Amino acid sequence: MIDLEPTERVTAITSGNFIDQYKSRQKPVVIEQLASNWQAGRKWSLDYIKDAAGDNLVRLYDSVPSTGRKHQHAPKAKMKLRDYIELLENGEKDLRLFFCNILTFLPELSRDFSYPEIGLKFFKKLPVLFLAGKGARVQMHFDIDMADLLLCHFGGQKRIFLFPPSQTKYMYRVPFSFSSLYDIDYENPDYERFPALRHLKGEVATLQNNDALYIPPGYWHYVLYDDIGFSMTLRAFPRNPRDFLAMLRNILLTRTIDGLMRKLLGDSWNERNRRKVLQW
Ligand SMILES: O=C(O)CCC(=O)C(=O)O
Repeated sequence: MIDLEPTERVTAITSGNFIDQYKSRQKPVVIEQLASNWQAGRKWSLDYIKDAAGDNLVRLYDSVPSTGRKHQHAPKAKMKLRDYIELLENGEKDLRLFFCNILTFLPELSRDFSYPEIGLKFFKKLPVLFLAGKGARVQMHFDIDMADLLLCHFGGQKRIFLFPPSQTKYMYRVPFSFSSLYDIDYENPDYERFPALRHLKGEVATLQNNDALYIPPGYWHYVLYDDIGFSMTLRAFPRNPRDFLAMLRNILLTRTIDGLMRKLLGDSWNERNRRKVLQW
């Protein structure tokens, strides 16, 4: 098994403590019940979301890498949110709502939360929602914008494996992407095929309804849905030059090159990148 310590947990935190203990040390932390003072904490459930925004069309994704000339984050389906929630209630676990901007696609939910005073300067135009079924998994990745993330969770239990950027060398990162190799099973790693995984050291954060998790910039995360649940991630864009430049490089250079090369070369580009990862 991969070496995972439980993530630190606090029941309340001042902005001074958050900045000193976690933000400046780039340390994840679970803030228990952070959302319980919001309307969202009292109201948000699958039934509430169905009633409030069930007719809205949403794009759905799975974790299988895109093939051919498709963009690396191409959606796999589009349907009404109500129909998708019904699929989840009937056991769907591959299709996920991923990075859905609440202000654009689910504005009905935008009145139900506020931005917590924990010392982060949140970007208020991009609160995003994630929703998936029991048994769903989100591929190991880090967020391209190098933001400080606050993932506020609702519904059933979810676990998140977390690894700092210093562990990238053991991650089998696919070149020109922000994910590790799709074949890796982080719950039951195959050390013969992927020997570098033996060196990984990380944390696991377990979230219950209304808990929030702070994820520092560039942290790798792999998400396990133990139950149907949804999370809203709030983000603060980087202000230090190193992360700011990394954000620009990821968005303007790496992602653009990958998009162009996929269009030009299709699967031979994808295969080339896969071969490169396996040369560890
Ligand atoms: O919880 C999820 O489904 C994914 C969350 C995530 O990857 C993120 O907030 O960056």
